[in-house]
Amino acid sequence: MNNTEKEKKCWVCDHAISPFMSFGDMPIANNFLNKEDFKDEYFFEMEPAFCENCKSFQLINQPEPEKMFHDNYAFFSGTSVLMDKHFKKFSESVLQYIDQDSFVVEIGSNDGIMLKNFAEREIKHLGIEPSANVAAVAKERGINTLVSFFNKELAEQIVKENGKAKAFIAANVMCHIPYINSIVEGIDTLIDEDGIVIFEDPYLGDVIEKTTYDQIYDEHTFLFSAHSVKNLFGKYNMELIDIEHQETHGGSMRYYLSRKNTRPINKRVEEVFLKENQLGLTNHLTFVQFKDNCERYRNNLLEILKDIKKEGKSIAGYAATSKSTTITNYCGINTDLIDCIYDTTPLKHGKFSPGTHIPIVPHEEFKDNYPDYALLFGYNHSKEIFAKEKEFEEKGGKWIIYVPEIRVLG
Ligand code: DWN
Ligand code: SAH
Ligand code: ZN
Repeated sequence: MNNTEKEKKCWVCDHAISPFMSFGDMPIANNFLNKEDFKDEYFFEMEPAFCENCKSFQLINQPEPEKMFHDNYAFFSGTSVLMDKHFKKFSESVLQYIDQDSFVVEIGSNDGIMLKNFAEREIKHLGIEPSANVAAVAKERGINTLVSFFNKELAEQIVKENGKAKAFIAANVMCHIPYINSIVEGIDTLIDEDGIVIFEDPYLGDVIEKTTYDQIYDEHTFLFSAHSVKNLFGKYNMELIDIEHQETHGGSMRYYLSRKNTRPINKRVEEVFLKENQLGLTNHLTFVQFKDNCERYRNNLLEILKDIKKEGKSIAGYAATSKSTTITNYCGINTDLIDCIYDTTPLKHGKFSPGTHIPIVPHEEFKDNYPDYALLFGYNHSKEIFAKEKEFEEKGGKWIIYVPEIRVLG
């Protein structure tokens, strides 16, 4: 999705935009690679922009979707026990809006972590998932899944074959799609007159408050706010009826939308709009400040890592998250500073991290080879990881955390 040849325009409203910073050349965040593939590795310049018109925070350029989502996609949703619980709860909040005869469509359904809760209740469902390998896991579990990218044309086909849906749901995928107008047109085509749309994504407010710039990587075209979601769906006569902050992925927002004037609006919606104004999420100066904050965070983290190495101590990374690709590439963290990254995903084992080529090692080997320090790239899973790795601290290991601020634990 190259936006550079034409004039740089907002993906949502076509307004002219310009980047407020550049993160430099970035690889595909989930492209864990073999040594022989280093020489052909793909990079793109990662530049975020803020659209003054529709208030969307976005990437100006993005690799083609097929370069990121394919039959060897490295992220499996089911790797986190706590996320499994989170999606069970999410499904329960959807159940309040539907009944046993409803049809539910989820996009970005991955390995079926959400839809299994509907399949178990024998509720008619369909997952749309372009990454064939993760979709295969869902299908094996008996979850109806179509291997495809969602868009308006696909929505028409789904309606022809299944009728209209009562609920359209999505987690951590709406923000991945640059042709977002086609998605909302597809939703408009797909849902009933009294249909409900519920989706959640990493929240711009959290990114700004905590300087979690690692939420910015190739897959994340957008970081939404209530303001940007309102403007996007408003174009298609839909409105926010409720909104709920979530702790997942370092701070997310769940948006509830329906056709205008069909449902009551919870007062939480207005409260979030006010908070966003106070936080400056509608003001471009906030992003100028954010750029400075990113640079400061980078310098502070590098200083800590270099000081540790000067003392002759070892550092390993923990959890080869997509987010870690931004941290390592933007900060220039390679094997001079970090020996390897421990991770639970078999598909990543024996491979090297995108761009910085740090070896990825099975997490089971962590305990055989404790480093002096472990840099926690999976901070959003800290509860789960600390519980699993108690012994590391007991044996004198120290965690380096960089969210909400950079500090050393232990
Ligand atoms: O938006 C997205 C979210 C939903 O998931 C996608 N674009 C890609 C992905 O982002 P991520 O890779 O940053 O997700 P996580 O869930 O923060 O990290 C997953 C990685 O962490 C996996 O490689 C597994 C690893 N992990 C681990 O090593 N030990 C995870 C857990 C829970 C653990 O205990
Ligand atoms: N919903 C899961 C997975 C999020 S990762 C969770 O929250 O854990 C994003 C997923 O969206 C990937 O599995 C990717 O293959 C899928 N995806 C990307 N573009 C898509 C599109 N246009 N339509 C449907 N799914 C898409
Ligand atoms: Zn715009």
